[in-house]
Amino acid sequence: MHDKPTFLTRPYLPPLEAFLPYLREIWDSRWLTNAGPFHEKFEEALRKYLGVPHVCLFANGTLALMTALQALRITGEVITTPYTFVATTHALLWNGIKPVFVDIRRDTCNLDETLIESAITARTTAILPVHCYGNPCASQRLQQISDTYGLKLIYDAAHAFGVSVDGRSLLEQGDLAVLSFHATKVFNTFEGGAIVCHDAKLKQRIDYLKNFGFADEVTVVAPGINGKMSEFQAALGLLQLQHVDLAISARLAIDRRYRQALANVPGVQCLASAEGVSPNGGYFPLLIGAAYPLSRDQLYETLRRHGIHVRRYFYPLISNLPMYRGMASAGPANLPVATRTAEQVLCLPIYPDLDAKTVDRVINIVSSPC
Ligand code: T4K
Repeated sequence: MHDKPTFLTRPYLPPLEAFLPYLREIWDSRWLTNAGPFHEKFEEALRKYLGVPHVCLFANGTLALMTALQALRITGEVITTPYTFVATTHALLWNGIKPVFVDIRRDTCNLDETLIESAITARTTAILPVHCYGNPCASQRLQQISDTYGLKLIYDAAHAFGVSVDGRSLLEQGDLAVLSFHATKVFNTFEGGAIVCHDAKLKQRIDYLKNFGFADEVTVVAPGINGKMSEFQAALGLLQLQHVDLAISARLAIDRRYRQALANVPGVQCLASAEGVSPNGGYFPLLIGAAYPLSRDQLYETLRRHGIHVRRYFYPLISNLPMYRGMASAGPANLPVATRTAEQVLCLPIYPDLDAKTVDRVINIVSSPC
């Protein structure tokens, strides 16, 4: 038995001493939130780092998702994936929008682009795909479909910080892309999030919406919400940006170690990155098949007994949750790949300061579990 468990992730933090001058500045200025100086600096630094036209910072990714849907005035039905974190679909319900679930592809765990057209109805207004585990969606095809049917395309890019395809950021795709900077993500500000958009007018609307709809002291232009990022989060974000490249390379080294060691374990499948993709090492999902001596849940329990707290992202499938399962698109017959994947997936620990000894211990348990 091990006294200190190893969790799925351990948030990256810079040395505390490096953050103290930022804190002192906040304390001295007494400017704590509402587009303060750190907010403005971080927004600009992030825009440059990500290589995108506009960034709107948020208190968390869920508020950013909810606001993205408001910003584009999405209504009716939205086509989305059941294989994601609950926030994706909850953001639709909170806006009074009906999610229509479409099955996923086995290789990326993302929306299957070949099934989308048959799910479009007269009430469909948008597609909300997720770059699951940072795996890029079939974006070209998704854009074609959106253009053909006049639909908006909003990416949940919560897992895709720093991911590029052929040198271009994934966040350039679609009408909007939404990021999460939650503690468990590749890049964190404790809690936090952002919307990436392509034009200044839309940025302005999003900025109004995240500040209750205020355009100035006396003008409220929309029923907005409080989605603002605080100065504490923004200052931390500014500092974290200096470390994120190193944090990603440390994650990718662990990714390679797992991938190499587990490549030939019967019944274990590691998801591969497509050619041209520069990944971020955010997650390390395994699919546990019939040839493996244990079921996925038995392996989960075995690892836990060894002090390794892995997670079944994304199980249960969202379409099986009580608030969704009555919907026509939620039936398992409509979602065979997602259903099977949710039953087989297990995400292994991966984070920048996960030591090689622990990685090897995880590898040994997965390779010979009995
Ligand atoms: N869209 C997608 C596709 C998402 O994955 C998410 C969030 C969102 C939207 C929404 O973005 P945010 O509103 O969250 O910004 C976690 C996170 O809370 C959630 O942010 C994340 N996705 C989801 C995939 O995972 P839980 O409930 O599974 O996390 P929890 O608390 O069990 O933590 C996981 C592991 O991390 C633990 O085993 C221990 C470790 N941990 C966690 C925290 C919070 C730490 O070491 N330190 C910490 O501070 O949801």
